[in-house]
Amino acid sequence: METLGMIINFIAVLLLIRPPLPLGSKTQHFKWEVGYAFRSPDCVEGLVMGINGQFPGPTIRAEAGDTLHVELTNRLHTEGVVIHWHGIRQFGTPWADGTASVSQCAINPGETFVYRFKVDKAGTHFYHGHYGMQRSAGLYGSLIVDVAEGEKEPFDYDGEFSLLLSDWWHQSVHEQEVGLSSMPFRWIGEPQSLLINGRGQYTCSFASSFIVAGSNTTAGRGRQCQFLGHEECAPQILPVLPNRTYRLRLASATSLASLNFAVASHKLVVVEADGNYVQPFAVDDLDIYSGETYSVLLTTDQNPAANYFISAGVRGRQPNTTQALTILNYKPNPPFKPPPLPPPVTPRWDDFDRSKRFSLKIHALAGRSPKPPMKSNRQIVLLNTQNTVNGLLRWSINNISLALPATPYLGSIKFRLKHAFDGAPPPETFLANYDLMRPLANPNSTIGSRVYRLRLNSTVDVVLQNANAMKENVSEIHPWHLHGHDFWVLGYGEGRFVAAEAERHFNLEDPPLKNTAVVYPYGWTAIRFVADNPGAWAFHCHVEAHLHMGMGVVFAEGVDRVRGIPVEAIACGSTAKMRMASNDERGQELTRD
Ligand SMILES: *[C@@H]1O[C@H](CO)[C@@H](O)[C@H](O)[C@H]1NC(C)=O
Ligand SMILES: *[C@@H]1O[C@H](CO)[C@@H](O)[C@H](O)[C@H]1NC(C)=O
Ligand SMILES: *[C@@H]1O[C@H](CO)[C@@H](O)[C@H](O)[C@H]1NC(C)=O
Ligand SMILES: *[C@@H]1O[C@H](CO)[C@@H](O)[C@H](O)[C@H]1NC(C)=O
Ligand SMILES: *[C@@H]1O[C@H](CO)[C@@H](O)[C@H](O)[C@H]1NC(C)=O
Ligand SMILES: *[C@@H]1O[C@H](CO)[C@@H](O)[C@H](O)[C@H]1NC(C)=O
Ligand SMILES: *[C@@H]1O[C@H](CO)[C@@H](O)[C@H](O)[C@H]1NC(C)=O
Ligand SMILES: [Cu+2]
Repeated sequence: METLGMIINFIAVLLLIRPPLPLGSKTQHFKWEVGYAFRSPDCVEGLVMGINGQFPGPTIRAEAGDTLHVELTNRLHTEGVVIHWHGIRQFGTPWADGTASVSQCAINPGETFVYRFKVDKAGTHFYHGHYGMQRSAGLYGSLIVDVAEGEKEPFDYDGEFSLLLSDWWHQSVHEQEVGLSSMPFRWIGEPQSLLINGRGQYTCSFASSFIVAGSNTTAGRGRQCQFLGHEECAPQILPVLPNRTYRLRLASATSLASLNFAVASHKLVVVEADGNYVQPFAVDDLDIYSGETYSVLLTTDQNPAANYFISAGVRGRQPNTTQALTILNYKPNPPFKPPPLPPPVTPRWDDFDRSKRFSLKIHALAGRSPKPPMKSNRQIVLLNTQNTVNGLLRWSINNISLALPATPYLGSIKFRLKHAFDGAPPPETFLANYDLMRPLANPNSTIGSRVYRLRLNSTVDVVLQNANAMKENVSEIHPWHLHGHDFWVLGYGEGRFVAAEAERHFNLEDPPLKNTAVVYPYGWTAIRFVADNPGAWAFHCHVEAHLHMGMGVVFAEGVDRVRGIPVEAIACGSTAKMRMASNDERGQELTRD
């Protein structure tokens, strides 16, 4: 008895003297191997890039404040790899951003790189390859960050589902890459299938007819699918109970497609965008661009005797891909019981006014989002044009088409290496007399690797200015994604951005904080961010083929203050050579850090 009492006392003392642990301070360890695998994502067999044999990669579930420690081994044999943690700002760990040539060297076959970083904020995120076009090869997965213990979301729900949306080609990613940089140019075309959590149907339709998004036409390619549920390409069913509220976490990892998401007969209440809370608003469907994430609340208030179709269809480009479909399965109905109602009809692909109305509904949730500074220190206007460079079709920003250097910017800027990239400042804007509405008179532009150097902690406005592409009367949608920061979306407009006029209409009251924003055809989009994260950061169109064709820029701020860059992050190009000189002062700093 006495011993027991002593033990109890001892434990009590232990509990008393244990320093309070900061909430959510745990470290989660993962060992991942990236490799190719045979899979049938849309019922047609092909190669996918998977993680530990899984496609899509494993879902990471963390709490705000957690540290993720991912040991990533490249088992691809003939190509390098990196993984970008989309939506995570990487404060203090810019080398863990996973952007080849910007934040790190590609990880060589057989090598292991450790991504160790903190997920500081709750939200719906994802991760994906950021080297060549590896996202198109299927290298992606969900990354969900819950609020820290003791914190509360500003809304309630009874259950949740995470839906990672993507598009899929039967042509290999290597063929796609070579086609884009060939003469004559070979465009990748529209995707063969859309996938929900890596599952789609190409050879059969899950509905009674094939529906090409944005039209009522049926593209009779085959038969109606019969699924038992265990098939690789069987849709993942969402089982729900009547009279409950569910949170659907949507993330778009598409290479090309802009999507419209809907659930037949059910309203969706938008509550989160790109990991930031928004003022809740109800819609019948929502547009989601590549690189964006949303949370929507769905209440199961419909006739519980039926199942309902969930659909995602192509918008923004003339579609030639059938809708992705799955089922909202009211229990106890059987999961594959055919819904009596047809799938939702995806809105017309070119009804851009409808898309803009949706974008304008998104406002920050008061009290849960920082407000933007009222003024900016600098304004950079980025005009996108479609060009030719030495006869190859490219995209350019202010007449420069981004070609990534062999040496990652983070290392070459930190160690002030000359010749690792073009050190001249890129243009702050474009020619005043440039006609946005017509194809270029002279489509030639140049390849470049310049960097926008931002003053640390300065407030920067960036205006994305769209224009006519190479062909007459064509201007495309481009969703732009910023690494290392969230930004406020201050406004959208038509035609040329005229600062004096546009700025009067900027939303400085409750602009949404996002990390991806779309620029509409012939229009502009203005964003604002604080350059408060020392590092080198990509800002680019999230359409995989467009980035590959040069549609991006690089920002850098406070790089001289970055400490502790792991040697293996920059052991390539000129920074590798620098390390080789063993007595080199800079090399020592590199290893000492
Ligand atoms: C599809 O057909 C329905 C009913 O005929 C019509 O109301 C709708 O506008 C059509 N949608 C498209 C995109 O053509
Ligand atoms: C759902 O709630 C409504 C109103 O509270 C009630 O009338 C209905 O019976 C409920 N349905 C089910 C399936 O529980
Ligand atoms: C549209 O898709 C069908 C079926 O995949 C294909 O046969 C056809 O070539 C495609 N059309 C275009 C213009 O890409
Ligand atoms: C554009 O560049 C090509 C070489 O790639 C050259 O032949 C052509 O003359 C240039 N066009 C103009 C208008 O400068
Ligand atoms: C790009 O550069 C070319 C060649 O210097 C020039 O003719 C053209 O006007 C420039 N285009 C833009 C959009 O500034
Ligand atoms: C930038 O801001 C951070 C935090 O707000 C502060 O710690 C840092 O000293 C600032 N740096 C400069 C150069 O202003
Ligand atoms: C482009 O649009 C203009 C104005 O609508 C029209 O006059 C012209 O014919 C169109 N050109 C092409 C190639 O479609
Ligand atoms: Cu684009």
